[in-house]
Amino acid sequence: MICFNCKRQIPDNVPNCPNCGAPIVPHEQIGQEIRVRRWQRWIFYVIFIVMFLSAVAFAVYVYSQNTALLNASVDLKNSLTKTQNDLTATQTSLSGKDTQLQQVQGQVTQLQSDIAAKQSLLDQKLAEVQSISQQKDNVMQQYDQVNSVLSVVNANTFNSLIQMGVPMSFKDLARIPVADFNLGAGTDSDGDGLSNLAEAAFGTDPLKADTDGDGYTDKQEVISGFDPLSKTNKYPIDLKFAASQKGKILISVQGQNEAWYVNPKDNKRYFLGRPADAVKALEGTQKVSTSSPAAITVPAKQITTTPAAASSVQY
Ligand SMILES: [Ca+2]
Ligand SMILES: [Ca+2]
Repeated sequence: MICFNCKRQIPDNVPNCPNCGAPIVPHEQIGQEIRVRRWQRWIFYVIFIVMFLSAVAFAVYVYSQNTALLNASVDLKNSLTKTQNDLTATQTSLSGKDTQLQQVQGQVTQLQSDIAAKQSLLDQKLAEVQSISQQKDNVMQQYDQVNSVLSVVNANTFNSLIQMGVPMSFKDLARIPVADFNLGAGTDSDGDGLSNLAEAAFGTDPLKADTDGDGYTDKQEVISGFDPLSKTNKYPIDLKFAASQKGKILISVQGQNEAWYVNPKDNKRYFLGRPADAVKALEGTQKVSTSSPAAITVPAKQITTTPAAASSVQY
């Protein structure tokens, strides 16, 4: 029992509180005790309820956390499984890529080897080409030297021919038939078959194929015995005179020292042309057949045949 005055625990059935000496009134003490016990009971209930509710809330909370943790664990496991699968797939892919890379590296190595071999072959061919080019340059240099020497020899030979040749005027040259030989060698500006050099030897216009305008080209006329400078006259061909000159080198003293050779085979005069071509041309006259070329006829040309007319031609 508790003293209602000092609130201390006291033994039951004592008349006064042994602590404070206050008189103990049983019914008040009992009422006090009952209220105290009631409050104690309510406090206990409240504490119990609060503790129970706290325990329930804590259990719910723990269950919720466990569930969330379990779900998170499952998700994490799934995620790990997926990641593991992805990793396996990636490793497989990497393994395939690595195999391809090794194959490509093998091909690259093979290509590098092939390129090196081809480069070596190319270098070898280039060296051969350079060697051949060098040899060609040497040969061309020797050819130029030989040509230079030949030009000098030809010029000297032609000068010798001129020295040995018989000087002759246009008038006497015109008495000897013209052979169709070497007349077109060199530049032929008007395309009539006579080179510009041959035109100078005949006195014709190198820029007019038909100098006298009679319808026949200069070459057609000279090898047929007609005068290319006159529409009416022929050359004063003299076969006896031509025969007397056979085998001789004739030099046109009124021209530019053009040389002619009277071939004994046909007693016609062969044009020797330029100094550089003279020796070659002279050699060519020995191969000419006297039956060729065929004579070119000039049927339409009107010829004045009187000696007076022929002698009036000026060469
Ligand atoms: Ca010409
Ligand atoms: Ca003519």
